[in-house]
Amino acid sequence: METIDSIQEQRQHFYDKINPANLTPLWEVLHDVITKEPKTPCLPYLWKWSQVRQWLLEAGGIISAQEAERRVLVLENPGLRGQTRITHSLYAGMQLILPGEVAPAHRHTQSALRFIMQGQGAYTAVDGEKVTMGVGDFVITPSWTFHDHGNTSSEPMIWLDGLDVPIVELLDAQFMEGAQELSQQTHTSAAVNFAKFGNTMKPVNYQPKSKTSPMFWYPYERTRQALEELKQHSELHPCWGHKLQYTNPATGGWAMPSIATFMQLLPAGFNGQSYRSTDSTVYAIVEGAGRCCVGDMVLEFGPKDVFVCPSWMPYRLEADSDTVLFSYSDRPVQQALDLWREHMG
Ligand code: GTQ
Repeated sequence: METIDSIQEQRQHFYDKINPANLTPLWEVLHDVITKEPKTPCLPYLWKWSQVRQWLLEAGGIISAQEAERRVLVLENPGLRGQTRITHSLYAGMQLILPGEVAPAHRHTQSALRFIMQGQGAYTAVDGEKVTMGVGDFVITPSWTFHDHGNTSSEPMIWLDGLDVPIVELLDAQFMEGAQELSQQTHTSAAVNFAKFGNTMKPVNYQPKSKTSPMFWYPYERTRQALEELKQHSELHPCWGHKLQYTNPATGGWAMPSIATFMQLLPAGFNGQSYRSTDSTVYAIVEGAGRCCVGDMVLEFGPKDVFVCPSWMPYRLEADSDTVLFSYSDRPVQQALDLWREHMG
């Protein structure tokens, strides 16, 4: 009669035999691979603005934007150290440009968003169009467009970069090249871009060039006004308060093909109900203070802090004062693949 030990031995012998031929038995790992629910290595975490800002300015003393190419401190998820990512699928970094500096022009297949945290008057140039950025503005650098950043103001400029680096890496579709010149010649400005696409109108016979929104500058002033109007006259959602998603004005779809972006307002005293969704989400606080209770953690937040909520982990939002939150996630990718789920309560 065969004993359990001898069966195990026989199996192990078999696994060892097929292993050199790059074959492995699924049944030993099936339930680690096909799990009942998302099993993300992503952990909840909050980065305090005062600390990140201080160290970023310190980095400004040891390397120039030009030498670094991009002087950025990566917000690396504690569950994903060494992987240059804030969630399993998305990247986040805090970028500093000091007065007079230039971050040289390059392009890559990764799409990027900028969310401005501090400063006024630095610019980013995207395929020859120049955007001067202010706090709370959301700016898009579409895949494979040349972009350089510069600061002609007298103050340090800091913004949050959100990129789909891990998604592009998963698909092995990375391309990158430098430009001939340090800075691009710019021939038009964000005001022209906004006139074309920023008023629920678009140029007659407009033909999209890509899946990314043709509007690449979403000024905070307009977003804030919209949220204030909703706060005065519209019903509050029990989980997310007043929440808007940024759209591509030519299609009504997401502003970026791989990254969903949102802005929401939680009125003072807001005590949100529990919510979860399959898109791990990065939040950046624009105004206000409160907390996010996620898993068994309480993340106390104030202006310009950044925090992350992992996939499918329930969380609740509370606001002590009127709070405005920018956020981004991989929701468009999940929806394109019919994967996205959410659950309230
Ligand atoms: O500004 O082009 O944070 O290429 C990481 C990679 C910013 C950028 C980052 C980049 C950029």
